[in-house]
This record gives sequence, C-alpha cells and structure tokens, in this order.
Amino acid sequence: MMRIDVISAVPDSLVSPLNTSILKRAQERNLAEIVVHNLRDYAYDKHKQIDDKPFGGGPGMLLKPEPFFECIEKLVSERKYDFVLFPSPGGELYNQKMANRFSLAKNILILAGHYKGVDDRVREKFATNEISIGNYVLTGGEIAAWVIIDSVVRLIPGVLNDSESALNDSLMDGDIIEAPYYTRPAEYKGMNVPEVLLSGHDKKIKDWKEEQSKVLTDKWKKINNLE
Ligand code: 6GU
Repeated sequence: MMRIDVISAVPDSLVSPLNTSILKRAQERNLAEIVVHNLRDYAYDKHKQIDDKPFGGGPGMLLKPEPFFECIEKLVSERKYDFVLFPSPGGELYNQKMANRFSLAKNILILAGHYKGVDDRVREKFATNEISIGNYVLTGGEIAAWVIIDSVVRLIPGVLNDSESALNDSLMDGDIIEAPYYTRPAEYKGMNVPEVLLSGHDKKIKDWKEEQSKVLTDKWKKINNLE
C-alpha cells in the first residue's frame, strides 16, 4: 500500500477532495493511505502561531519553519520517504512522466504551503522535488497536492476498474489526445453523434478514432506551442 502524507495549514480544505470518488475507493481497497497533518498541531508556542512577517519586509505572512520541522522530523523518523514534494509556482512543471515516476513510490510526503509561502529553509532542508502544476498562481499548495495525489493514485494497480483503465488514456503513451466520446441519446437538441459510431462497423470506427486522435493531437500541439 502506498502511503502519502500531506502537511497543511488548512487541512480541512483537503478532506472532501481526498475522500471522494476514486481516491476514496483506493483507500477503502487499502491500495493507498492518505494522511493530512495539521501544521498548527506542531506549533509549540503558547499562541500556536504558525505564521510571521517576512524578514526584509514585503506584504503578507510566511509560514514559520519550526512547525514544519517538528512535523517533518516526526514523519521521517517513522518511515523513509521516496519523495518529499514542495508545491510552488517556481517549481518544475508537473507532467504525466512525473506522475508515473511518483506512482512507483512507497512513501510520499507533500509540504503544502499557504499564505505568501513558507520559510525557505523548509524547502532547502527537506524537499526532493519542487513542483508547479502550471503557469498561474494559486492561494496555496493544497490544490496542487490534490492534483498530484489524484494523478498518482489512479496509476496504482487495482485503483481503476477495467472500464476506467489508464492504459490508453490521453497523454499516457507519449502525447496523444484521444478521439471524442459520446453516449445516448444519439441525437440531442439537434446535435448528432458521428454516424460512424452508430454503424457497428468495427474497422471504420477504429479508423475514425485514429484519424480524430491525429487531428486533435496536432491541434493540441499547435495551441500549446509544442514541436
Ligand atoms: Cl504548486 N502553488 C501555488 N501557490 N501556485 C501554483 C502552483 C503551486 N502551481 C502553479 N501555481
């Protein structure tokens, strides 16, 4: 069973996301264990303070190093982490290849910062990978942690059922976008499902899917400035 620990100043924000749908099922099947730690539980001063003003000035507050160090040192004394991930807009852009690599891990720790950020000594001391989920700014690392966990856990053998199989996903084997999917009704508000899909002609359907995939993949590369 893979174990994923997350440290967060707003752990409640991850409760529903990590306990719904396929992530919930993965944990019920004992294929993944996801534990969220409340940073405030590791604040040892009497006001349980977890943030403070940045040295050198500037707006906003930073998460203090001590609660992170206390929590991380406890966790690393209990098990060896294959990856300690530090979500940050300044990190390496996340992709499927990284998800594939992380999905082979036994233990992953994610340090989710909030507010303006985290005292940099936390990253320096513990992070093995600094990861950005895209070129835009979020309020904190929690959503990035959810994205990473979701993309990793679904790759663990047994998490997806056959009908949800990850084997021929978009982006799975190289950068390929799949043909569009349709279900009933065949006509809806004047919009028709492509005739070939209703034909029952396996070869024609296969050829159509391959052609659509090629067109969508070329279009995707163009709009994303790839190749
Ligand atoms: Cl990992 N964190 C924040 N705060 N913003 C982001 C991000 C991470 N990735 C993209 N934007």
